[in-house]
Amino acid sequence: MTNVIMPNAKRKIIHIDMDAFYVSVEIRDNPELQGKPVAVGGPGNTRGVLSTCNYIARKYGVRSAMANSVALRKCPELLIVPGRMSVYKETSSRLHEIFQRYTSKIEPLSLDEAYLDVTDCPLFSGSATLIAQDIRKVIFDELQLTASAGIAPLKFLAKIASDQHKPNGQCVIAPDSVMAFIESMPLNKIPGVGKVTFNKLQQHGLHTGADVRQSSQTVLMKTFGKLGASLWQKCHGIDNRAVEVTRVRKSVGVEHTFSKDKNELDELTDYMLQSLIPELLTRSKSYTVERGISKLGVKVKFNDFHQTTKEIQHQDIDSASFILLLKEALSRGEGKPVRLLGVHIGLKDIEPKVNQQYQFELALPTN
Ligand code: TTP
Ligand code: MG
Repeated sequence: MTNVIMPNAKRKIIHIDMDAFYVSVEIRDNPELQGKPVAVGGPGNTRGVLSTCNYIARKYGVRSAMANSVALRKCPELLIVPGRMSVYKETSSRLHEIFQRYTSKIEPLSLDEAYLDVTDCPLFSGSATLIAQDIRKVIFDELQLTASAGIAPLKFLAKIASDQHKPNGQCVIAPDSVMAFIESMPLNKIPGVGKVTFNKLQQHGLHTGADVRQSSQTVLMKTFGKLGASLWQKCHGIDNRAVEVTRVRKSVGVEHTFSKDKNELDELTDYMLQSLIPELLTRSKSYTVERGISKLGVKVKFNDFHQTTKEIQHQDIDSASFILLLKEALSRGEGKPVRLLGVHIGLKDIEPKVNQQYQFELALPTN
């Protein structure tokens, strides 16, 4: 095994992921479902695919995103219940409140998943293992739901670890066992390595972390581009990403509620051009320079509180496009007076950084 001085070895990151989240909420709220194979149908059941299913159903081969018809063929007694997004959102904010008791360094990844950096948490004499155990216990006591946890000094390892002992389990990868874990880790465990990629890697003789560690960085990058670079880094224990407390901003907007409702198009257009757009330009400048604009949007709330938003794909803040959007949004109100008017832009996604400079010592293999 190559001797590596691992950066960030002292960081303690916990990745929490709820077990069979949506469906566990449904079973909790309807005890008749307990002990049976249950799935939650897709949004409004329109697409006819499952959002998720419980572990009993998984034994039959039922999975998330599977067509209802296929799932029922695999498990004819499967109960498919409709989803209740508002309850999942509410449960998710209660989860977040629980996390806050341990650290403020929380990065939510989805409704049921988050990274917590507990490096500075004084509870349980700083034992991340005990902190994770306590978080899971509190979640169960307060929400009657089970969670799994992964504990590691690196984000990607914490995420992999939380899946190791699912459901209702946890897995610790201590700093001194990181390299052994990586060496024996099948590459499809790494987030972002799907079936197709894994097949391609295997065709080149790359099955585990050890295989990547024995390959040269140059050859990996030549063969697999960015993915090769990222795999090489991860398999050498390099994942310098911090737990990002603030979420990446997706849009910038400005809106105004009128003291007196307006219903003249000219009045509304003037207000938008003279007040809202200039304010939007000022507020969004720092973001648009760095990220670029992906879309423009106009929001209108009518005096009966009915609200509508109209958006188009567009790369710059352009008055003519906003005027068009305003007209279209207003036409949906069929002449109702307007209570609130807003304009916003969507920001382009942040590009992953390449050639990032890492500021730590690393004893690299010499092949
Ligand atoms: P996951 O955490 O991926 O899955 P899960 O919580 O149901 O099961 P587990 O973590 O124990 O493997 O996703 C969280 C929720 O997101 C899931 O309960 C439902 C929703 N979801 C979908 O709506 N569609 C999907 O394809 C997936 C994967 C998840
Ligand atoms: Mg989950």
